Amino acid sequence: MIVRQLEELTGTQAEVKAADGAWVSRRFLRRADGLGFSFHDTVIRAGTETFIHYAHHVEAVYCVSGDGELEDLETGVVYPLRDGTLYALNGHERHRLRGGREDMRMVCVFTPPLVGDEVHGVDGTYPPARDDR
Ligand code: 9YT
Repeated sequence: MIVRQLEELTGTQAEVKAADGAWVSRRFLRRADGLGFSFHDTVIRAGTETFIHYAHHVEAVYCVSGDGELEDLETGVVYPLRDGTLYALNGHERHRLRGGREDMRMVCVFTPPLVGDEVHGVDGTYPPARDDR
């Protein structure tokens, strides 16, 4: 059994920040934990915008506080995000995430699991999982 507290991750390698400060991802469960998925508590900062394309992963995201917007760049559809909204990127969709008036807190699950240190490349991706990482 694994039991972890958010405070334990603060300032460790499990706390990963976007280069532009748009988000911080607290990676509770990573590939090394061996569950087959990774599990993150991510904060999207108010007023930010991030282009994302998870070409090598699928992700489910559940908003538990704050507000923002998700734009599906494959279809042009824009979805409001608030406490209680879930979205799942089951088709590797290019998308844009916008923070709203308040920081948005998201629970995120990735498979394959993130190794744990990933930040978005210029193409919006996280690199594919590799056996040597
Ligand atoms: C919701 C989302 O995709 N935010 C970007 C960060 C990512 N979820 C992560 O690494 O936790």
